[in-house]
Amino acid sequence: MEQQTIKDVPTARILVLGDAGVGKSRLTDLLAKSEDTPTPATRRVGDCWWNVQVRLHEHPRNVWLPPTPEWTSSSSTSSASPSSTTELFPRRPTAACELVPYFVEFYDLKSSLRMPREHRNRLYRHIDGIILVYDLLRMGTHDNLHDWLYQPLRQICRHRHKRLRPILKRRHVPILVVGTKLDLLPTRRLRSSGKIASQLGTDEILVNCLDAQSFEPQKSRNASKVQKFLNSAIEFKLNFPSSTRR
Ligand SMILES: Nc1nc2c(ncn2[C@@H]2O[C@H](COP(=O)(O)OP(=O)(O)O)[C@@H](O)[C@H]2O)c(=O)[nH]1
Ligand SMILES: [Mg+2]
Repeated sequence: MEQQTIKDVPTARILVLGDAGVGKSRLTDLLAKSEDTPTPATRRVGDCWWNVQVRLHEHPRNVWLPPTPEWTSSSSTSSASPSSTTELFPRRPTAACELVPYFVEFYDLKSSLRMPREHRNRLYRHIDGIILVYDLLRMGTHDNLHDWLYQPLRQICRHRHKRLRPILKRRHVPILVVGTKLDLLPTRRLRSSGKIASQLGTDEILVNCLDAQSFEPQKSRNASKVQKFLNSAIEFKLNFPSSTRR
């Protein structure tokens, strides 16, 4: 693989949306925590309007290797070869997977601030994935997610898909729905009808944001859903690049 410097590492941007108090900041903290960014100081990026936290993510990319000859020699123990030295050319190139590093920035709005719309829209154009957060104990926060989603989706469709209206049936920007405060839920209701995740055809995860191990692979399937979401966000970035670099 080519030598990469830190300046060459591209950045994918994830918008974290939801009502005040649902757990966005706690969740962002958990998602951005990694071996390379173990403490808040190592993952926080300054921005006056947003709490921005960053981590590294390795995106698996298939690369096609050209056909290369394989040699078998008569001195080898294989007696199946009809000739003494045989050159074998595979008919098709072979696939290999390489891991490409990306920075992933999570943007979580500082709830005390009222940001001018133009300023917000400027960020939305560069967003590659959206996390919708609600509180499992307050289902009103779930219903409000439609409102949270509307403007960002509109801007993303307009600037990345070049369409004027959100088109949810087509390949929209990757979305992950997160229900928080699982630890406080007395019984686990697994209703999926009428929920925004099933309407959007996206994954939903339920988490306890106070548990630092909520995204440990051995503890739940949450970690693999987050990995899948981040990979989709990077593919969205590659397929629908934003027109200007930010
Ligand atoms: N018990 C519990 N408390 C949580 C959870 N997520 C967030 N909280 C608490 O809810 C409050 C609001 O969380 P915060 O992340 O600041 O919400 P934000 O306004 O959406 O950023 C804080 O006191 C958190 O400690 C959770 O999963 N379980
Ligand atoms: Mg917050």
